[in-house]
Formats: sequence, C-alpha cells, structure tokens
Amino acid sequence: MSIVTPKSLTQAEDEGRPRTFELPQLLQARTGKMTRELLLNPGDHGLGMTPESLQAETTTVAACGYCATGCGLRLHVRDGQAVGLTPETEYPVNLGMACPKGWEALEVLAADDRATYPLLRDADGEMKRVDWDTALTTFTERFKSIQSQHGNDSVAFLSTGQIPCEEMAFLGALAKFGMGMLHGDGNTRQCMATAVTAYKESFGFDSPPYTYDDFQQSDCMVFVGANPCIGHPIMWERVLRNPNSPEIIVLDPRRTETAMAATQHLQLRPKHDLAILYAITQHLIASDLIDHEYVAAHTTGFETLAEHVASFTPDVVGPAAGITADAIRRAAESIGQADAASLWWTMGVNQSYQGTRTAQAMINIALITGNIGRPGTGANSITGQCNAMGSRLWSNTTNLFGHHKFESAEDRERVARILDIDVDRIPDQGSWSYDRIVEGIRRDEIKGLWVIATNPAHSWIHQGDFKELLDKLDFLVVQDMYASTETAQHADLLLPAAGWGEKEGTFINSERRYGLLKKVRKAPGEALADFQIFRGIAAYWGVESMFADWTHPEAVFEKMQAASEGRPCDISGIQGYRQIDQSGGIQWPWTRQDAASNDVPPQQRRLFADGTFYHSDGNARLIVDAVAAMPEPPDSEYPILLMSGRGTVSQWHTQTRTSKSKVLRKLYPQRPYVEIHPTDASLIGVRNGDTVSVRSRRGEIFVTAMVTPTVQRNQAFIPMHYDVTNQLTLSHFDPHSRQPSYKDCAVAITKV
Ligand SMILES: Nc1nc2c(c(=O)[nH]1)N[C@H]1C(S)=C(S)[C@@H](COP(=O)(O)OP(=O)(O)OC[C@H]3O[C@@H](n4cnc5c(=O)[nH]c(N)nc54)[C@H](O)[C@@H]3O)O[C@H]1N2
Ligand SMILES: Nc1nc2c(c(=O)[nH]1)N[C@H]1C(S)=C(S)[C@@H](COP(=O)(O)OP(=O)(O)OC[C@H]3O[C@@H](n4cnc5c(=O)[nH]c(N)nc54)[C@H](O)[C@@H]3O)O[C@H]1N2
Ligand code: SF4
Ligand SMILES: [Mo]
Repeated sequence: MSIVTPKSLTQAEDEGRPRTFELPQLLQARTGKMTRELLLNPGDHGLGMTPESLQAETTTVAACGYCATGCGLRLHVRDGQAVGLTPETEYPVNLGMACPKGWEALEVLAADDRATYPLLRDADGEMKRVDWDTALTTFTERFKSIQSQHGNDSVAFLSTGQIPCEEMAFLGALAKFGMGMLHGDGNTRQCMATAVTAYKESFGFDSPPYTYDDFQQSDCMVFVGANPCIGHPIMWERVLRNPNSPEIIVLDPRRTETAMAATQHLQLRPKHDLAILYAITQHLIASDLIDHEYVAAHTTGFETLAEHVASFTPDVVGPAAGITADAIRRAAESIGQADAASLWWTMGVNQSYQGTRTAQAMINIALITGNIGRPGTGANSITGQCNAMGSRLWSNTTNLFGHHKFESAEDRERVARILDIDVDRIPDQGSWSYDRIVEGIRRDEIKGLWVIATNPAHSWIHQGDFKELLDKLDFLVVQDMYASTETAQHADLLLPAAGWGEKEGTFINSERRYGLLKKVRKAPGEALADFQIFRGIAAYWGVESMFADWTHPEAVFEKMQAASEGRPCDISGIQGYRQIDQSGGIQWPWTRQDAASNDVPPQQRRLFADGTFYHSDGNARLIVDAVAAMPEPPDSEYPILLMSGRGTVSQWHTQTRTSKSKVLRKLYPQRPYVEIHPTDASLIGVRNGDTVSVRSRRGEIFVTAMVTPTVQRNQAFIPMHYDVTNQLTLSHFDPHSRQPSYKDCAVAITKV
C-alpha cells in the first residue's frame, strides 16, 4: 500500500534520494484516510483532534482569525457544525469582549464566492473546473518545467500572516527543502518587517516584550502611528480598564478616534516621528530623567545616543514637525516622571521609509528610562494579522525554521536533524525580500509564483505596476478561500482553501501567546485545509517521504517545539494542544524547565525582567541614525500628502472576508472615500459627498470626498480596504526592513 505515487516520486528515488518512510501508518491511524482519498473526497479535512472532542462538547474556544489581538471566541456547536459564537469570558486576552469582525467570523465562511473546487485557466483564457488530481499534476508539471528551464530559484512563493504556524512551517519546508526554492516571502513584510528588524538589532531577537496586562498597569502610554480604537479595539478596551488614569500620548498626523481619547495628541507632520522621538530623548537627558543605573547595567551606546540627539532640541524640532516645543517637553516629562511608562507602535511607524530607526528611537526611550521588564512598561510593537507572529518564527522565509539562520552551518545542521532531512536541502542563504521578488519578475528571473492566503493585487504598493508583473509570469498559482480575489483573477491555477473555523493549528498573538484554531465547520465543496494541500503537493512533487510524519498539525507542532528548545522562543514545555486549550493560550517562552516547576503556565508573562537581552553580552543596543528625507514630498503639481490605513473596525484588509457579512457591510461606507480638510475642500469647491479625482504620478482614482477636520491641511487619507488605494502609492521601502512605506506619497485632488 502506498500514498499517491506520482512519476516524480519514482524519479526522486532513482536519483538516490533516501526514502525514509514506506507506509503511511501514522496518517492512516490519525485520519483513517490516505492522501489519494483525501484528494478525491475533499472538503472535510481540517484534521486534528476536534471532530472527536466536539462530539462530547457543545462548545469550544478558538482564537479569532482576524487581528493579532487574538481574542478567544466560544463556538457553539451542534452536530459537528458551529452554529454561533460568543466572546469567551475566561480567555485572558479579551475577557468576554469581541469586535464586530469576531462576532461575524462564522458568517463569512458561507459566502457565494467561496472557492469550492480547483480552477485551471484553459487555452481560451477561461478558468475551468478541474479535479484535484489535474490541479496538483499541473502544479507540479508547470513549476518543474519552469525550474528545469530557468533554475530552481525561478519559482517563488508569497505567503501570509493568516494561516496557522503549522501550515506556514509546512509550506516553508515544502517549498524550500522539498521543491528547492530559494525565494519566498509573505505579507508579513507589508506589516511587521520593521518591528522584526528593530527588535533583532536592539534586543538581539525578534521579541515583543509585553503582555496585555501592561495596558492596565501603565501610568503613561505612548501610541505612535497606532489607531487601536479601529485596528485593535479589544486592546483599546484593555486600556480603558486601566485604573491609574493614565497619561495617553498619541503621535498621529490625524485626529483619530484614539487621538481624541488621548490626554496629549501630538498632531505631527507625517514622518516627523523620528525627529520628535529624538527631541523627547534629548529633553529626557537634559532634564536628567534617565535611569542611569539601568543604562549602565543593561545597554550599550548611551554616549553615542546622547551625542546624536543633542541637536534635536524641542525648540528646533517642534516647529519643523508642526507641533510646539512645549508639547514635546510635556510628553518627555510625562514619560520620564511616570512609574511605569509604555510605548506602543503600529503601522504609522512600521510602514515608513525610516521605520526601523523610528521604532528603535522608541526602544531607546524605554531603555534609558528603565521602562522595560516591569509591569506597565515596554517598547511594544502591536502586531497586525492573527498570525504574523507565527510567520516571523515558522515560515522559513527570511529566517530558517524557528528563527534560525540560513547562513549558519550549525543552524542548518540542527534544523536538518530535527526535521530528519538531508542538510544539503537547506539553502545557505535567506530569501529575497518581497520587493526583490517583485523586481525578479520584472527582470525575468522569477517565472513562476505561488501565492497563499494573501491578495497582493490589491494590497501591494504601486498596484498598476504589480498587476502587469503578475501577467508577465509563466505560471501563477493562487491558493485562497475565495475565487473572486483581485489576485485570483490573474491566476492560472486556483487552489480552493479551507479557512478559519474549518481547520486546526496554532496562531501566536501580539503578546507571544499561542492560541488554538478549531475545526467547527466543514469546508465547502472540495476545498481543503492548506495543510492538506501541502501534503498533496508533497506527494505529487515526489517528496512525500520527506514529510511522511507531517500527518496532522499537532505532529508539526511537536517539530516546532523541538526546534524552539534552548532558543528565546522556547516552547518545549507545552503539553500539546490540549494544554494550550486548557490554559487560555500559552505565551512563549515556556520551557521544559518552566514546566517542571509549574503545572500551569502563569497567564501574564513579560520578557526582560532581569534586564538580560539576547545579544551575546546581554545588553540591549541603543541605535540612532540620521533623519531621512521624504522621497516624494508634496509640490505645486501634487500638493497633498496622501496617507492610507484602516478605515473602520468592520473592514478587514482587502475585504475578501468582511464584505461577505450583511451586518459588517452596514457598518462601513461601500464607496471608496478620501478624508480631506474643510479648507482644502473649499479651495477646490468640493463639498462632503462630492466625487473627487485623486491623482498621483502613478494613477488616478475617483472617490467620495469625506470633508473632515480630523486630517490636517494639505494632507489626505484613504482606507486601504478599497482596491483603488494602491493605484496611487509610491513604491519605496525602509532600507533595513524592506517594508513598504504605504503612508506617504504626493497627490492632487480635484473636483469632477
Ligand atoms: N478593523 C481592522 N483592524 C485591523 C486591520 C484591518 O484591516 N481592519 N488590520 C490589522 C493589521 S494587519 C494591522 S498591520 C493593524 C494596523 O493597525 P494601525 O497601524 O493602527 O492602523 P493604520 O490605520 O494602518 O495606521 C495607524 C495610523 O498611522 C497614522 N500615520 C500615518 N502616517 C503617519 C506618520 O508619519 N506618523 C505617525 N505617527 N502616524 C502616521 C495613520 O493616520 C493611522 O491613524 O491593524 C490590524 N487590525
Ligand atoms: N495602501 C496600503 N496598503 C496596505 C496597507 C496600508 O496600510 N496601506 N497595509 C498593509 C498591511 S499591514 C497588510 S497586513 C496587508 C494585507 O494584505 P493582504 O494579505 O493582501 O490582505 P487580506 O485581505 O488579509 O488577504 C488575505 C487573503 O487570504 C485569504 N485567506 C484567508 N484565510 C485563508 C486561509 O486560511 N487559507 C488561504 N489559502 N487563504 C486564506 C483571504 O481570502 C484573502 O484573499 O496589506 C498591506 N497593504
Ligand atoms: S479585536 Fe481582533 S481578535 Fe478580537 S474579535 Fe476583533 S478582530 Fe478578532
Ligand atoms: Mo498588517
């Protein structure tokens, strides 16, 4: 008996590659089905422990699949199908609360445009239904043929922060070790790359240090480029529960919902954050609001920092940044005098051409004031997608599995041993970043692309250019829950995927908490969990033996545990999915040693209590740099600076999911709109609700004018949820993180 044995497997054997596994006993034992059967009878294969456990239970708790707050949702199950949900009161993240997206999470699974069977583009350019055998045979033949003509590295993948860790791990291992790809990146680059780079350089590891309890324990909170009222509403609820009447300082060019709730709103000119943070640092030093003992014991670089910021006085920076010197001094004093100050950032920092240094300027402030490792403190990056944290550790894109280094022979040996694969299959260099992969298409270096759980034809920067490049590919595979996405429309092959609620695995939230996904619905039609699709591809590609024991998500979780051992992200002490389920999630690290001395993982754990960071000398680095110039500042032809970001609580990204709920649709404007200042509007004769043209050097779009004083003069804002937005954006990046700078380009707005 064997699992699907395509020609290529025999070829692989002929080439002398070891085949370590003959009979899929484990797979059979766990699922009672074999790959061929799975592929012939798809639709019900999220796998894992839930189906049995659900028969006994009427409810079960799963982590939400939208934002990285990671709320616990209690799913009410009847006859093996979820029929409703309520926010879980016992879950340590959300304490019984959820936002509208969470409440409506089940609704969007039933949409008409779900991808229910594989689609293949025929000779006439039409997408036609095919069976899984044809789909996976075509996948294999087309990509192999491209690789044999143009080299293995001519096929790349783009993945996501929205599938479970175990699926990311599978994809990364399959693509890189199995299919021989070198290049694969994900939408986490659009989102968190800057935070990753900043933490790595400053702390020695990508390690957001906080726990959500810190929202309730701070007495001064600084939010930079973050609008949690819209983007992370349940985190904001935690802020509202803070009993200390905290000082809340918001740096945002717009008067957002969050800024309105602040005690100090520094309504800066866009991209002046770095100068302002240096001025805050300068004032802290000048006023001796520094924790000298902490600086001496736990940091490196204070002298250089002090010298660097000396010229950034509030008097110089304030007027240039569009705020007063006093506002800067007041903010600095609030931070310096607080018992517990915390600094939080999101996309207003990460999505910037100087994002990494801006994030590090915040980290510097936390360090020099000794605001780290204690309750209510920290330099805290808030994560975007439900599992962007998982992709940072497990996706095998920039880092090798478990945040190892591709470049290190020792790391490659370790990972090869743990995964029981030939070390020569692990590339000795990391992937090109997302933008470099896109450039690779332009330069004919990338000919085949596999896109999984992301919708770049809507979300990537300078969209017109990107769409042209998609059509230049020899073969584009899109693997998505919905057949109608902007990217799916360019696909040659569409693989229908199960979504949240239809499969199992783990997500890691913003505070490093592993939470569980549950399979509480059957995926529609022939859609399969991404996990199963990867299993199928492994079989058709001929590398099935390499993944013989990757039978179900929890088996992969065990590999993750082994790879994490002894590293900052150690989870070797977790007693399987069941313990995650019983504990309301478990934060990393949770080591064997931790587990030996505690039966139950404590709920709110933060990093760096002992002031030891992950650099070899244990010290954190204080990193500074020159302030960079905006590449496309407004001028007489394009006089308005355009920002973009989240519009409402009820819209998620490219709207493939949230637009499918009747309830959510009532909660946001259907037509794309631009926020402009009343004076700017009156100068072009535009009233609220009029249609305007918004034109940049890259495109022109027609949208509704929303005239509002929440944006400043000569600035404008368009939510990213409408597909037109990225027709305007300028392709430019942070030089260290390669994250796109989505929030600054010059436009002209006129009445039509
Ligand atoms: N409802 C909803 N929630 C979401 C998402 C969603 O799509 N919808 N997406 C999730 C994801 S993946 C992410 S990454 C997060 C994003 O969460 P946030 O980062 O909070 O959201 P954004 O609106 O992108 O950007 C935040 C703010 O940055 C400001 N900004 C723009 N330019 C600058 C600048 O130069 N300096 C400063 N200081 N601020 C600036 C904008 O005015 C905006 O208010 O939200 C997550 N949560
Ligand atoms: N102008 C501008 N552009 C931006 C931003 C901005 O602020 N301004 N923000 C950026 C940021 S922070 C982000 S995170 C990106 C987000 O950009 P994208 O990642 O492109 O947006 P999503 O709509 O979340 O796309 C996820 C896709 O995965 C599919 N999907 C969901 N679950 C599953 C699953 O389990 N399996 C599979 N196979 N598919 C699934 C969904 O249907 C959807 O098509 O956008 C970026 N783009
Ligand atoms: S705040 Fe985020 S995690 Fe919580 S319910 Fe809303 S989308 Fe889900
Ligand atoms: Mo994001």
